[in-house]
Amino acid sequence: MTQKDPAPRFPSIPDISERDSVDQFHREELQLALRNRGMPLEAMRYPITPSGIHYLLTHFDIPDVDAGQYRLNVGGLVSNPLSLNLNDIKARPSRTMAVTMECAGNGRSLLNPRVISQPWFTEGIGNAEWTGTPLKGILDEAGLKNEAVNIVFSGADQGIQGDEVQVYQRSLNLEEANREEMMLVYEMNGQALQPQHGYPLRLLLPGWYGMASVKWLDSIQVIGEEFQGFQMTTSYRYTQVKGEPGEPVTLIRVRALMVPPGIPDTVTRNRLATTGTHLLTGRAWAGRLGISRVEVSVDGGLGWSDATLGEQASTFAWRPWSFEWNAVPGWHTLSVRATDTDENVQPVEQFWNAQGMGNNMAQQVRVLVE
Ligand SMILES: Nc1nc2c(c(=O)[nH]1)N[C@H]1C(S)=C(S)[C@@H](COP(=O)(O)O)O[C@H]1N2
Ligand SMILES: [Mo]
Repeated sequence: MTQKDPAPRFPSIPDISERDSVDQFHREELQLALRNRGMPLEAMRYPITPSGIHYLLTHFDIPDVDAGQYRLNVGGLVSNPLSLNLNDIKARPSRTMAVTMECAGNGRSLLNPRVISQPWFTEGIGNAEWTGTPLKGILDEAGLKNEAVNIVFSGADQGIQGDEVQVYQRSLNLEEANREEMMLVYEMNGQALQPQHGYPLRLLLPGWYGMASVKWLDSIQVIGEEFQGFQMTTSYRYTQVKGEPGEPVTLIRVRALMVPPGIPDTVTRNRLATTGTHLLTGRAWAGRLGISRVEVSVDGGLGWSDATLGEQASTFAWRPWSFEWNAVPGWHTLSVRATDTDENVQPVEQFWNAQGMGNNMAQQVRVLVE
């Protein structure tokens, strides 16, 4: 009698035609994913994310900016309009700060149903060290007039979104713009910004989701009313129905992620780990709030235990955590969730909204222990 092959531990996945529709990703999603890379979660081992592994998101094309000709124009409702070249900006007071950036669409692919847009699972993150000059210094020098209401930041990139030809633009109210952590940055991890990260100069708004940190910053215009640009009024809104105004997407919501333990199966990314003690590690962040607690579940969310918290490099940088897991044979679903200093806890269910923004549901990792 011949012996039957044992069932595979990591079976190959079924053919596309046999799969559930949430698992069928579209050509456009693939195209977006190839342009906009994510940070592999094992890179959370580095307290400061190396530039080449930091996530990336660009709506249109990376524009061609000649740094020699570059000028940042500050105008509108100001008493002293400015036109600064890169050296003028570098000559100003400088500051270096570690800041965790996260794309507002991070978690989108965990939603069911989901909109066709950048299909992040949880890898739209990074924690680089940025060098630049405080935005407030520039605003003070330009001198905002009394009628000032909004500050509009324009990038050098253009494209079409929602059938509207546009420059990438975002705005801030005066209170936010004058916060001391807001910066204009020209270096990432001690080197000039790479073209894809906004060379030669970008805005960096620590605590805000990434869309607010305008790359290839071209101009700062002070206006006397609420800015009505596409990236403010139509995109980046928490809505339940496509087209309704909803609420604006602003600050980063609380999230923890773990470095998946053991070794991965190439296709499914499920894990294989050995029986015994594993030190689970990861990072947690909550925009401008602190992290008060991180909990780990080793049984798919039935029970939660506290992880040990480490020190963060800055108020706006992620916080390390660790947890000792005594792994016993069999399949396990590991999960982690964080609580911020305002008592917001990550949900274990999807945070559904029509644009797929801010879905901070707790991460799950499938692991086979042998
Ligand atoms: N000019 C411009 N700025 C931009 C974008 C863009 O497409 N154009 N994308 C935004 C979005 S959605 C995110 S998440 C961050 C990503 O920054 P990174 O690519 O340096 O990680 O840049 C923001 N700034
Ligand atoms: Mo983003």
